[in-house]
Amino acid sequence: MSDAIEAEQSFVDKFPQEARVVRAALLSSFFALTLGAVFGIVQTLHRTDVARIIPSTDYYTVLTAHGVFMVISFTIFFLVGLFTWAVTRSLDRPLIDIRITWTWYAIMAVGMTMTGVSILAGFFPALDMSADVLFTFYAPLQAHPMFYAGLAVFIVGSWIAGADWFRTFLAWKRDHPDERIPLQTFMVLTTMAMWYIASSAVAASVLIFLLPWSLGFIDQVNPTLTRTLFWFFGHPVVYFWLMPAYLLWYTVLPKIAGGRLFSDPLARVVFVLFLLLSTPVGIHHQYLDPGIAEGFKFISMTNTMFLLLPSLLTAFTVVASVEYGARQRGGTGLLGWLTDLPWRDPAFTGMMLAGLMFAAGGFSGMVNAGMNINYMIHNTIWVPGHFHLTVGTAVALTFMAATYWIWPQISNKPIYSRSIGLFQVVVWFIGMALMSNAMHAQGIMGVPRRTAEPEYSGFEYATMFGGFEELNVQIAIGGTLLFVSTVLFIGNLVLTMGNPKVSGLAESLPPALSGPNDAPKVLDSLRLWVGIALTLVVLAYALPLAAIINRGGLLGPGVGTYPAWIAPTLDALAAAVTPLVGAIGKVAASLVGVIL
Ligand code: HAS
Ligand code: CU
Repeated sequence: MSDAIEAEQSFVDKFPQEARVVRAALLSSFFALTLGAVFGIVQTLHRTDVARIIPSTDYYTVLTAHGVFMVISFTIFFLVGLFTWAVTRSLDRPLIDIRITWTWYAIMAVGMTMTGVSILAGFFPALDMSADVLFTFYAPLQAHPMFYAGLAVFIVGSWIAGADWFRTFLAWKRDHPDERIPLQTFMVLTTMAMWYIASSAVAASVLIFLLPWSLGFIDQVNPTLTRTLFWFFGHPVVYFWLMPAYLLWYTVLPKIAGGRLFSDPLARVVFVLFLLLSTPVGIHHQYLDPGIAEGFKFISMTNTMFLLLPSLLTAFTVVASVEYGARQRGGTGLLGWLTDLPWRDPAFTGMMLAGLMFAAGGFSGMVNAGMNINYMIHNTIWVPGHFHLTVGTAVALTFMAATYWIWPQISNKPIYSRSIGLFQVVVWFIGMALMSNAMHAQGIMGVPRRTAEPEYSGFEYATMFGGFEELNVQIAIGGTLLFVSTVLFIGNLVLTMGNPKVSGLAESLPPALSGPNDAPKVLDSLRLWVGIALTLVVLAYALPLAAIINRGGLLGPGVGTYPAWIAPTLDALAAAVTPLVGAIGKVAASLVGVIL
């Protein structure tokens, strides 16, 4: 009997302290989503010339707010909440010290508030503060120092969060020396290892260059260098958003489908591949940048093509797990099993639609990644089309859908209306299908991204399947549906919070069909994978960064690239080493002569 009661305990019953942090993180995330959605609708109606409530000069303030609130605050606050839940749940123990957990949450919240305030201040000229630098914030665009300082604080908070989960894991490891790392914890640790590597570059860029430049301590920076350091981080950050969604697809979606994960070892391989390959590809955002040799771009392209592998493996494993679930529920036939899935469940349908859209988003990613085709779509609205399918749907819709499943367990409150939830995820899908498809089509016509005025005077866009105007209407309707969907999501959640607490909302996750013990032990060797990941980063970036600094100076052209004493020291070193190298060469040549 006591066992039965034990089994019915939900996450919040078992770990009330952790559940509180998870709720705080998720609510911060949804607050950012709300702000981001408001700026999103303003922007979509402005660009398409349907309704203009701001002057075009404020467009970049709106765009920066939309981008930063959506892809930095909404995504990252959600994932720190999710990871806190996943680590605690899968290790089945509380975090090591809840005060540390609240500390990193507070640091992140303070950092994001600083950044957010500096952006929003841009609407008030009297404040003399602005940060219209977009979410890509590299030079030559310059923001108020508070923008960069806030970002640095936010990133430091995320690092402490990672340390919190690693320490909890190490404590668990001491008690379970021979056990395999539970899958969800493994996913969190590999994601965070990747995050430490990736975010180190942007932290360096902010602290060494952008912040001192914005404070006036240095006069200029090397723009190519800050761009390259940004993209060193800017590509892996997309997997920082995606990997939590994958965590949900691998561990939660099969359960909701009524089945089990097909293969735990394959899931581990996927996360290891992301750790290894996410970073040495960032230059694929810079194919059109001058100042980076074509060869480095080519290497980045081939690395990117390898990076498709983990997602293709995911498509296989997740669909196989869902199909297994459908067959468990009595599904038959080649595709007939699709009808035996719980399509009325908003968590299930939302995640499936997110996955379906990711297949399209992944495809447009492959197009982006091809160096020659990239020249056609770079800086066009095709690129926002691509990332609204990936981060804007694969990730955002998965997070919203998962909330319908997780929220009751971290609050003991049932969702206010699951039917509204179902309607909401479908509206998101339809809205995004319209908006994203039209963005891709306009991109091929050459319509630029990042502008309030995409029409040039005296220039007509070629008519494709639909004309420019017709596609604009699709974008405006799509964008409006997305806004409506967000309002429904937030409204449903607020009403859920007003629900009385009940019991019986606990959910458990079934073990995988092929469990962790089927995976070779080396897969759990995080040190090895981090070592290889770092080596690949050095191989991919050492030479391009050295070339960029050599050409444009550490602090831009005309400013010494390094302290004056380094040059004579290097000369002296070279003078000492040259005869030595010559002598070694001679010895080697005579040795070869003797051997041959
Ligand atoms: Fe990307 C630009 C290449 C994935 C986000 N990307 C961006 C930007 C963002 C972004 C934000 O190579 C713009 C940055 C800016 O402001 O300039 N991207 C790729 C490639 C992939 C990729 C090769 N991107 C993502 C993800 C993102 C994201 C994920 C966010 C989360 N991207 C690029 C390139 C650029 C770029 C260039 C620069 C463009 C330029 O010129 O500016 C790959 O990782 C994609 C692999 C994915 C697949 C799909 C597998 C399918 C699956 C579906 C499973 C189905 C299920 C459901 C579960 C191969 C996993 C089944 C349902 C049934 C009903 C059966
Ligand atoms: Cu990328």
